Amino acid sequence: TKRVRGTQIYRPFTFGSEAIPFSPDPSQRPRDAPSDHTHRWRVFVRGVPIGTSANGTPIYSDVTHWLRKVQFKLHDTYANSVRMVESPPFQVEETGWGEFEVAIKFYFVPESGEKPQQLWHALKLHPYGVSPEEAEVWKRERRAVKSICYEEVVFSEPVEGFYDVLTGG
Ligand code: SLL
Repeated sequence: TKRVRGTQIYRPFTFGSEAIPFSPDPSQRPRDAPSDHTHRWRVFVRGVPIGTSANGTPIYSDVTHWLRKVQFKLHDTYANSVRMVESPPFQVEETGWGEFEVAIKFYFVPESGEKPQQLWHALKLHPYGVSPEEAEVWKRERRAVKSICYEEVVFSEPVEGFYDVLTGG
């Protein structure tokens, strides 16, 4: 477990949430959603966009070289509020009525020898900084409210085996 001295390796990723209000048509509501829920949402960790596939879906850089699993800690109002996601896509899909802070804990690949790291994401269900009139339009058109952040993880003086994994050696 020798470390590569004087070396920092940076790996970019994105994390965040996307939320859409339920359709006003009751028959279109998710059947499993409690009656006080208003939105469907997803909170996620993924790589950075690196292109687009033939059918138009974005392609993200591969984070599994360094990221082993991700734990999402939801608000206590959720049953089983601690959600461990063991393989990609690293995301939780849920329904709800309120905004809250999600604790996102990163578990790195075992060969890294790195301790888990946690960050926070504020789940957004409502558009921020728009007028009430605009907010109505967002709701009517059921526009997705997205809150996505770019971040980098720094591996400082990584152990040699992990350095090789990260650099494709
Ligand atoms: C608030 N601080 O009071 C926030 C808490 C909690 C959100 C929001 C549903 C949970 C369930 C849900 O949306 N919780 O399934 O009961 O606004």
